[in-house]
Amino acid sequence: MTTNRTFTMLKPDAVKNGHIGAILDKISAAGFRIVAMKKTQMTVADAAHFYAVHNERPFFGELVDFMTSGPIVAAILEKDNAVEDFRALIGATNPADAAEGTIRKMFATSMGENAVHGSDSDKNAAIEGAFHFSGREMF
Ligand code: FUP
Repeated sequence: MTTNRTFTMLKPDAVKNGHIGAILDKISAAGFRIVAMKKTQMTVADAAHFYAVHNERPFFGELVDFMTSGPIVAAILEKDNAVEDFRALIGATNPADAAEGTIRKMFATSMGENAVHGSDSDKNAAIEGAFHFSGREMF
């Protein structure tokens, strides 16, 4: 099955380290169209809700601290097979395992601070996009 939308966040490390432009260039070059995009900062409640699936995991506290530590860039992206193709473009969760040329290999520093988020399913792409954007912000 092909999909057409995914959701991404350029995480606080990528923003702080000045990588917004370079990462957006790679996303554009890979054929994704920007449906919605903004710079924003998540509250602790936002991050706890967004990552609720991980709330029993040992890294949950650090994940919430990190994701609320500074601004992010949130975006909805469109392309055929968007979810799967974007996961391939960003690479493995741990940058040490990410393939050469992937966004995490190029810009992430660690498993926790891994530069970028990409939805893992169509269902989560829709939920995550709707968490950050109203219908009036999608074009
Ligand atoms: P991914 O789908 O690749 O973003 O990875 P997960 O949904 O499994 O994890 C979400 C975030 O939790 C990761 F981006 C970083 C953090 N994490 C850790 O810090 N340690 C882990 O062992 C797993 C995930």
